[in-house]
Amino acid sequence: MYQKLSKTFLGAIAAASMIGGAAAAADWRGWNIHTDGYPNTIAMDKFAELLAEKTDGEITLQMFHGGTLGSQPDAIEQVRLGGLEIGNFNLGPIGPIAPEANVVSLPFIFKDVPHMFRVLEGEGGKAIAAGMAAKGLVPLAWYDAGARSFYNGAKPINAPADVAGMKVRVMNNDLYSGMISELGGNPSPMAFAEVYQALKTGVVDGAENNWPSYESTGHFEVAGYYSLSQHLIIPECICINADVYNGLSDEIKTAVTEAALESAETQRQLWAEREATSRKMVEDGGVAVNVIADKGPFQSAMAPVYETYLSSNPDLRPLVELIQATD
Ligand code: GTR
Repeated sequence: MYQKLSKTFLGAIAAASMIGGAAAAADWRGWNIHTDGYPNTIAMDKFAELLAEKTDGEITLQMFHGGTLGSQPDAIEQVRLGGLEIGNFNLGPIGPIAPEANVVSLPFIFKDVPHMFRVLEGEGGKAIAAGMAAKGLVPLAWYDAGARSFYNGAKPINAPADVAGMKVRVMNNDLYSGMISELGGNPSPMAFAEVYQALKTGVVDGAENNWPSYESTGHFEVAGYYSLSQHLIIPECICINADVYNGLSDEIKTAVTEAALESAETQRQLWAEREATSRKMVEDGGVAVNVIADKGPFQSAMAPVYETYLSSNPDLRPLVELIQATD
């Protein structure tokens, strides 16, 4: 009798916990800084869709776009601490937390975007991912963010001397501040959302970004000289809180990773298209674009930035050399 009852009881608990399990299936929240129609926004929505599909609804992701949940450095902290599960982050503001990831923020370290992806897909990418995971952020897939170039409202930039005395907005990362200082300018670290007003009111003279962000933020309306310095080629990630990721079953981990990789494929295609349309849009809007005939002086001015990085992280010299030696 006792046994019979207890079996029924256990059965009831099992049924209840299955129902409970289904109801408590993970509802994740994701951060993205970009607005509607931006490649990353579309690709993160696709990630959410694929996640639900591939996990049979066990995991759902609600995306919060447009930076509504806070600035990028705050959101990175939130994902590290578990207040948010997912973020589409640029590796720039992750660098100060994970030195391995900061290697991508050394100016001119990548020859071009394909070179960056070759590095990310090899040993370099593994080292960067491990460094991030050790700080609580697991990168699931890499997004393209093109190359960043300088823009301002006063004049084309052709040589470091043209940057001298200019106040230039940078993302929060000492390497970027060092980069501007070495060119003779005054770095001004600032959140992305504040840059438009800062350019408009003259709080800063210039900034730097890729074509799609230059266009989507309207920065081109208030800073109409875009100089193709292409000094930074920074990847972005779909990043997940490490504890959340490590707590998943192998099957779900595979589904999450597959969803991220498919999302990244979409993002890279959309990125290529958007780079071209954004460039055309700003040029049609009257932006003056100049090619920099000799980037050599910009590159050689960066030697102290590399030295600073390597003297704080002597163990990362092989990673820098690995990237430089990658074809
Ligand atoms: C964009 C990038 C954002 C953010 C922004 C910035 O290109 O996609 O994540 O880093 O630049 O300059 O703050």
